[in-house]
Amino acid sequence: MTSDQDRLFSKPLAQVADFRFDEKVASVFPDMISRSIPGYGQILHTLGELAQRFARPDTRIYDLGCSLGAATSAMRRALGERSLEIVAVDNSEAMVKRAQEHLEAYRSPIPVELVCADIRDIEIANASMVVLNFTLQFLAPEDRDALIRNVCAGLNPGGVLVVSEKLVFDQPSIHALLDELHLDFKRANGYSELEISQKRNALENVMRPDTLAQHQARFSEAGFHASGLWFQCFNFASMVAIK
Ligand code: GEK
Repeated sequence: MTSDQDRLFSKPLAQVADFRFDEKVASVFPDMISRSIPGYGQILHTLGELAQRFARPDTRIYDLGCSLGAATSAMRRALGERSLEIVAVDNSEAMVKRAQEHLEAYRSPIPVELVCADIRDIEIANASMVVLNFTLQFLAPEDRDALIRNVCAGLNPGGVLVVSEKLVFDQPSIHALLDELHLDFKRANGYSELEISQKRNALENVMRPDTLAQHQARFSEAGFHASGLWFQCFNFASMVAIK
C-alpha cells in the first residue's frame, strides 16, 4: 500500500482552513500520524496485547474513528485465530475507502465490519473491547459524555475501553513544557516551523483536548469501575477503563 509524505502545510497558505479528514489527509495519513504522535507505534503494539487479554470468544471489538484501520490491523494480527468480530467505524469516506484496501491486503480469519458512520450514531453491543485511538478529541465536547456512556452500556462486564488522546494540563508551566517537548519531537521528525504553525491553526477549532481529570471523571460517571493511565509521552496519553 503506497502512502505519501505529509507536505500538506509546507507552503504558505493565504488562509488556513479548518482541518478535515479528506482524501488529501487520508493519502498521507500513516506518515502524518507517525511523525506527529509520540509513541503511536508503541500504542498500536499494546492495543494488540490488550486485545489478547480482554477479547472474549463470540464478542465484538469496536475501533471507533478507525482512519486507515491501523488499530484494527494490530489487534487482528495479535488475535490470530480467535473467534470474534471487529467493527471499525469512521465518518470520513476517504479514510474508509483506503481502510478497506489496507484490511483486504492482510489475510485473517477475524472478520472486520467496516462502517462509514458517525460514532455518535452507532449501536455498541456485546463488546469485550472498545478502542478510541485519538478520536474522542475530535468530537464536540458536549457529545463526549454520551458517547462514553454508550460505550460503557455496550461493553460486557470485565470489558475494556482504551482511549488515547492529546492532553491539556491545568498548570500553565507544565502545559507549556510538554507542548514544547512535543514540538521538538515534530521538528526532529522533519516538520518546519511553517508546517507546525499552519497545522496548529487548522486544528484549533477541530481538536479540543481534555485534561486527564476530565477523562477520569467521565469514565467513572459513565459506569466504569476502574480507570488508569497506561502510557504517556509528553502531552500524549493512553488510558484504560474497565467495566
Ligand atoms: C489510528 N484511530 O490510526 N465519527 C466517526 N469518525 C470520526 C468522528 C465521528 N464523529 N470524528 C472524527 N472521526 C486511528 C487514528 S484519527 C486521529 C484516528 C488523528 C475520525 C476521523 O475521520 C479520523 O479518521 C479519526 O476519527 C481521527 O489508530 O488524526 O489525530
